Amino acid sequence: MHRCFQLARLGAGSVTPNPMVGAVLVHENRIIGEGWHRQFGGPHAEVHALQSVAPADRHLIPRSTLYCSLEPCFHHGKTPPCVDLILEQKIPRVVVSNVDPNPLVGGQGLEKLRAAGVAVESGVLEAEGRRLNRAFFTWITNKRPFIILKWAQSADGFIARQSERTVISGTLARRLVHRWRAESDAILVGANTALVDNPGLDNRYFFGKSPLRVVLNFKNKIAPTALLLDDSVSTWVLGPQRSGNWENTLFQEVHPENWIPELLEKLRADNRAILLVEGGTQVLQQFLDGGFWDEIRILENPQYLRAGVPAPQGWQHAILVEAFSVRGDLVRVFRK
Ligand code: AOF
Ligand code: ZN
Repeated sequence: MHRCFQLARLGAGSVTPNPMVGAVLVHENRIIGEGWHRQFGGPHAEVHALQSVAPADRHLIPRSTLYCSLEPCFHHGKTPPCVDLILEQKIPRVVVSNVDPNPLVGGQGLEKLRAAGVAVESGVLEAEGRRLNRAFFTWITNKRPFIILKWAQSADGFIARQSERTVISGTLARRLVHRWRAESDAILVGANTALVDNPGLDNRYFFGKSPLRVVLNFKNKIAPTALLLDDSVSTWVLGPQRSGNWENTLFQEVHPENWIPELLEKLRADNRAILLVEGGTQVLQQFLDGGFWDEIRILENPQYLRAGVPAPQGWQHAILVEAFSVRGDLVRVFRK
């Protein structure tokens, strides 16, 4: 099952809002096939695992066990049901971590396998599987994107010098942040950050895609020359419409007093399941104060700024679940 999780993670950033899923086919303690869900809309993990079996091993399939990090699907979605494939291939035993919370599946996949005489075991490393797919579980259960609040701070708790673009993290930590961007579906910054930093908000330092950029512009103060308004990648501007020939930029109307729930709803309607909030402090603080968050990631650099914009407050009750160092930058991950 751990191998399934490893494989599943290879789909990070490419499968959302679908879950990351890995599958491993084992015959007498030998892995004869493995696969993962690679691309949203593409074949599921089970299909890739079966396709990977060498011709010389194919006769072993009806005597093998299929390990799968998520319950095989029961429904006709963008692809046919994996349960039918398992039955066609006469796989006698299936071991699963999580039951699929998707109401279209929701245990029916396991039921159908059992009814057909397949030996089914589920709940293996269940907590770990849930952790891996926490964004998918939030997406399905709470019907909103999974919200990650991220900021970088100095050792004395400042996120920047006042009104000045400030590099806090080291190069490797910045690369990690770009990986987080690649794994997200949307990144948000406030108007101040857009004004002071003129950020590109794209993924330049890691493999994979650049997500949707979202910027607040209620007061319409962002300069026309700002990188966020360069129309180069999909961008939502929350604020008044601006004239021009926009191809990738969409001006979205929200009520400034209720913008977070309205934005979450728009993201949901656009199938965006992971939102990374990158600042600044005012925006992060609004998410914290409203309880609109699932995870906090703080990068702390050993440098002292002595003065500047203080980091957000009121998250200290959050639970530390991970801490590691990236060449001198301390990364801490918190959950509720
Ligand atoms: C599996 N194996 O590898 C994945 C599953 O639109 P579709 O056909 O891609 O179906 C997406 C749904 O299928 C998704 O919401 C989740 O319930 C399940 N994902 N199931 O058996 C997989 N990715
Ligand atoms: Zn499937």
